[in-house]
Amino acid sequence: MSHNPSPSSQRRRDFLKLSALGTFFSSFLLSSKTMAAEKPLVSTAVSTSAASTTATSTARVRKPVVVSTWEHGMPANAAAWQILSTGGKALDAVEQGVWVPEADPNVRTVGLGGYPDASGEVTLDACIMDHQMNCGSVAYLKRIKHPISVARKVMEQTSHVMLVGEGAQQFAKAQGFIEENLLTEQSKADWLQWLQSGAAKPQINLENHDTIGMLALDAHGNLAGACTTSGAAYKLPGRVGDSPIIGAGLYVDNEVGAATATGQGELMMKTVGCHLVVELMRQGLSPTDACRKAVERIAARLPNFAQFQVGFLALSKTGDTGAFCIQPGFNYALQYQGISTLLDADNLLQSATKVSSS
Ligand code: SD4
Repeated sequence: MSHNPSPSSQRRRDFLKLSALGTFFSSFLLSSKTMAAEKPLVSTAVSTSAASTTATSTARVRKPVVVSTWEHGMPANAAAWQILSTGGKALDAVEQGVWVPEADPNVRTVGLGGYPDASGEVTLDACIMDHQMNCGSVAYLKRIKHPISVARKVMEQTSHVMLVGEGAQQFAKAQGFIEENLLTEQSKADWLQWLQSGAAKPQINLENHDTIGMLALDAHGNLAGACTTSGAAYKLPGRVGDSPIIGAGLYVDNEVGAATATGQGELMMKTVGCHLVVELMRQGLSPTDACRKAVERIAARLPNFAQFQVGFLALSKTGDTGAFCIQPGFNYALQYQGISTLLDADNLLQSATKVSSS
């Protein structure tokens, strides 16, 4: 059984045209199913400031809506929109949305073609969460192109939340996922060059910070989120970041909202950043203000924060969205009413906001 998505390259072309274990595991098995509806997509890519779409009225609910990190969120949102626009579930939308960058070898920090660890091995982290607090996660998974779908299987087929390493590998194989080489020629060449250069340092916002986190609110008013990455480029073998950690790289509370993160995972892990963003929204903050406060918390507690990038992205129960980051350069993709928009997040280093000690 294969878990490859319907051709992502075709989806990407469509988007651009228009805008653009066998028995051991059986005792843990529960049950489930996934679906997708296909529909022609109408989408327009524009780049604008985040300020224009944040802080909308809480009196109305914007749904369905999907939002995701970075520019590769545009084609990912387009795939998610095909599900959301036909009344599909947010959970299906986020899974199938993030399949696009997972399968795209040109997205160098997610799935196939991702930057390897220091030993040349591509290791993947991913998690998914639905509107009923169900969640699933995998970490340090190798040779499986769609870790997000393995995470969903953990959520739906087992009584656990997280599987790592060899256990995750055996589980994926038992579920029918096919192992393949994820280290493309380009990723291998870049890794060899990195080895030769010794202390080559990945650039902020480029090679080490392109995780995709996606959040969706469906027509039924339910939230879901997914986060998937190859993690920090040339990381120490065995390193796991925030992306598969529920509360750090992703959190969903259907009463309040959802948040996801990208950037240096250790900072989100130390502050349980995405849970913090959702709790701040629960206290009444807008998505943008909640993301800003979470970045300020990092800045107030972690003295070397300015050396790193962290970007939070949030979606409220009312369909409002917002983001905030440490460094300039973090953008995110929003799709609502079939219109696809690429937005620049405001950042702490260029903001007049004082870092509070809260
Ligand atoms: C991590 N948050 O593993 C991820 C990094 C990232 O592409 O954004 N990578 O720390």
